Amino acid sequence: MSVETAKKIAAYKAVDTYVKNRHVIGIGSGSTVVYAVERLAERVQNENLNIICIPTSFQAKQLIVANKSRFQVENEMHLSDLENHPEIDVCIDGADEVDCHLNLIKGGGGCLLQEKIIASCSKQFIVIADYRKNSSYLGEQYKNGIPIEVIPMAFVPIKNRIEKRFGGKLELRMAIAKAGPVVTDNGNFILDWINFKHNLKWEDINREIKMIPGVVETGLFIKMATKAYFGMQDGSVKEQD
Ligand code: DER
Repeated sequence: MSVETAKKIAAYKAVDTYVKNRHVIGIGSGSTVVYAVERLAERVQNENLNIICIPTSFQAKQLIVANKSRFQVENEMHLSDLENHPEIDVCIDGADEVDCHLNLIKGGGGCLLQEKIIASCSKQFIVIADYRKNSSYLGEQYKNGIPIEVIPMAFVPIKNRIEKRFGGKLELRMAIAKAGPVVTDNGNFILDWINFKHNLKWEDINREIKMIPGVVETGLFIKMATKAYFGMQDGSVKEQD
């Protein structure tokens, strides 16, 4: 079973199980969600559904627009926003890692701020991922660190403060196809917190980090997810809730 197929079966399971006609749906970011939006548009076409999509990033917006056109569901699959739809029925999004308590690390794609806002406005938050994300504890498999979105002018004091208080190392995320650091859709920088201690009290740590002036949001999604679907190597879909 390829990783891509594992992503696809998790995404399809989530869309087929949770999406209903006239739903307002939060659309996450990343590569797994690509399959979810594809399946959404296919269902809208085949079942004559009418749904409203709220993107969590520019990438998610592009995904929605592209699939509306591909499946010719311009009038049935609507692109909207939180101003018009502040209450979301279900949000479907990926994750970088999921622990045994359904806590998540998100933000590998740099979209954590809007993802967390949309997830927090959703009645149900469904995580879709391949088997690589299915961990016992945060940091077990995902080694790229916990993303923290920060106001650019404050990244050094925030880095120093978290390293001093909690240990590990924070690295400014640098762009690949652009000189300099990654700049998020919201105009901020991202610090990736690596080599953090495991099995920490993530709810308390998240709250404390959020209080640091200049921290906009963390990639710690604690007690937010309703359920996770993992595409497994044997072709099955594992559910965790
Ligand atoms: O940036 C994000 O939070 C993404 O959802 C990420 O965590 C999952 O990306 P993937 O589906 O490409 O693995």
